[in-house]
Amino acid sequence: MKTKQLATVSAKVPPPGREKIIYLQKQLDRYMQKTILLLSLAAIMSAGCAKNVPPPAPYGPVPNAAQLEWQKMEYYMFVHFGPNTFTNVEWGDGSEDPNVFAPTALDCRQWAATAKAAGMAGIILTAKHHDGFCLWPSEFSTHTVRESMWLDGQGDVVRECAEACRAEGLKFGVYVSPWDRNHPAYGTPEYNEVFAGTLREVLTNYGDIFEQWLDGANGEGPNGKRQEYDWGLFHKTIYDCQPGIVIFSDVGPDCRWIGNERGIAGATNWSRLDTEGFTPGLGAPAGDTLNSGNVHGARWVPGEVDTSIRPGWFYSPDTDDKVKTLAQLFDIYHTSVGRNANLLLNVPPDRTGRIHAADSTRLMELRALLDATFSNNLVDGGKITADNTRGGSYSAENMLSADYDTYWATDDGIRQAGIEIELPEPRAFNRLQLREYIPLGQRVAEWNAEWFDAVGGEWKPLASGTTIGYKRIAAFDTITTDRVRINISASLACLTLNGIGLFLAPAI
Ligand code: FUL
Repeated sequence: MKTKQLATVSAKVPPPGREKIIYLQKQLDRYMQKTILLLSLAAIMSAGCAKNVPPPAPYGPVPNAAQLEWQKMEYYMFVHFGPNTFTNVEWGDGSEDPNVFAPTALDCRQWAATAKAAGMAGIILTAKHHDGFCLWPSEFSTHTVRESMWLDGQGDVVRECAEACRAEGLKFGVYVSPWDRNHPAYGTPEYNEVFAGTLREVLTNYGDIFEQWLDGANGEGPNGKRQEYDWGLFHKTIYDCQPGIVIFSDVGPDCRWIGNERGIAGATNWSRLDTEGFTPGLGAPAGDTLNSGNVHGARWVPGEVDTSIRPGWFYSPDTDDKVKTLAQLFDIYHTSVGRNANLLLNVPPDRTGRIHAADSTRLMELRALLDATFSNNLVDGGKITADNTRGGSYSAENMLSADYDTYWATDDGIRQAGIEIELPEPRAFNRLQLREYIPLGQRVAEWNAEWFDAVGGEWKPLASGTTIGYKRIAAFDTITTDRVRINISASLACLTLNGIGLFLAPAI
């Protein structure tokens, strides 16, 4: 024990004479090496900082926090449920006996579990449709679940659905129709206050609501009169109750109708819209404007595609064998989410109060196909370069990062650029996905892609398009190659892309 201690001490004592000089020389050399190393590290770091150029300035209107979160939801469920479920009509006239509403085994947990398993991010429920029937016991109406014999008038579908969504980790939204074919005050100024109160009830008693769906339909009420809607009052009421909400209508303010109910957003789809002077419903811009947005629109009003899995919005036994096919739904995914829009797919519960097996089976098939296609990005492991990058933290490789806020950007003023992908080996794919970093606005107006045909030794056309936005998916026949290039040929400002993907959709 003692011997060992002495040996340790003596190793630290410098040896005498010439040996001492050599020893000191070595110490000095080591010191110099360390200093040089530190200086080089500092040099590398300061060079890195020099590359840390500021991010691009936002272009035009940009999404607010609620709109950005909403856009990331991509795909969610519309639930049309009410007296029409039981009467084989799409628009009840409000004179229905409340007792027609008689689900035999209502199960909102089954709706939410189905939506979750389908890969959806939320549910929007028709809390009140045009027939005026409220799926909750509203104090502003005498035409509600309370007046029905369902659960002895003690039921509340809005509550059950809100709670089921929360339990499944889904967001919950509501459709509350301003057009009311039952309410006696409809068609008089008093009704605007009634409707504002109705909104307040739904928006304060059921927790967080991510989207308020406002239909522009404006038909006649029970007294034959139409209502002059006070949109300003409705919007103020909604934001007061739910500051983080997104309001849907033909013209927003936060997201817009896509102009058709067939599931098709414009091949060109800007998230900007000019809304000045327009109103929801008859006062809305033309359908093709809603379908494509306005390239220089003054407001950020992204598109939402609403369509039904069945021919009607409400359930009917007549449509049990008319549920859309897997191929139709897959196409709709491409013409909605794949065209810079969110997809609100209606799945109407049946008369038991559950989603019918015909619909849920199809939803699971779609989920499996989407997973099989989009869960394996074939660019992974490849090299990605661009002929212009802004600087150190905006490299082309950023387009492969899983972090949403990591993106490739070009220098200010550079509005055209080429991106090249080199794969480690030839791979087969039939989908190209591009994504713009929309927190800085939407910019790209035209692009095309090519693939390298090694046999012929030439570049060949793969796909082309106009806008990109949050997400753009192009479909084409399967090709096999190890090189792809994307040429962005027109943009309104320098480029900011945060995602690129090549995928292989299996044959259906
Ligand atoms: C339309 C309504 O008239 C339909 O019944 C359905 O609710 C659809 C989503 O919106 O304007």
